[in-house]
Amino acid sequence: MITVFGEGRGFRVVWLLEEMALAYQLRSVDLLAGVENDTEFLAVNPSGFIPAIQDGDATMVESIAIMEYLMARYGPTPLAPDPHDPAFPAYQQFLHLGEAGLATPMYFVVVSRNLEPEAERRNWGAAKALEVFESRLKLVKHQLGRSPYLAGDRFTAADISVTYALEFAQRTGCFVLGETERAYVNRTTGRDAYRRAMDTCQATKAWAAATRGQ
Ligand SMILES: N[C@@H](CCC(=O)N[C@@H](CS)C(=O)NCC(=O)O)C(=O)O
Repeated sequence: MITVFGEGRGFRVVWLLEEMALAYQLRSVDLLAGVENDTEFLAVNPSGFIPAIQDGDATMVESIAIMEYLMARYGPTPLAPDPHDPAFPAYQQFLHLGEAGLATPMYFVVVSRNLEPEAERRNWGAAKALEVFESRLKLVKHQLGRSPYLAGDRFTAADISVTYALEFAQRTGCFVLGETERAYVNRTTGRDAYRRAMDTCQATKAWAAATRGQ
């Protein structure tokens, strides 16, 4: 049985597991309550960030690496095009851009605006991070002008990666999605596996409900 620790970017992992119809359990981790007393989780990830997974003897962190592991270990799956498929380069690029170019910079915008002392909220680093997010988003928009999904006509794990980042930006109130991205997110989140993942990830579901229409 695969155990996923924590929602947040763990939602990507749960969504992928639902798409692949693999058995798993979610073990919640409450970052806001503080992980310092969660010794069981700290034994899995001593750095204390989420998500992490345990699959038999394998323990991993980093949501994109976890998705790649699961697809390689339990695939083949249409979520990961074959390296010889013409869709592969775009797939690989957007799979990683969803975290490295979108979610990571947006995370620093979000924590700066919400958690830092008032005087430090509009700091240079947060402004630069937003600029990076917006610049990478141009690539997403450009690609969506050519195809319904980021790797072409078919939904892949790259769409899980980027959809998570776009919903994160939108729900935190740090970015308003344009029409192209909204239509894309409606498309990707209309999937049954997404709905099942939402039912598993109750904290994410509650957050989505509270911020809907934002
Ligand atoms: N690149 C990592 C980012 C992980 C990450 O920053 N997770 C956030 C929540 S979604 C977290 O645990 N933040 C608290 C911390 O970094 O201490 C991934 O994709 O898994």
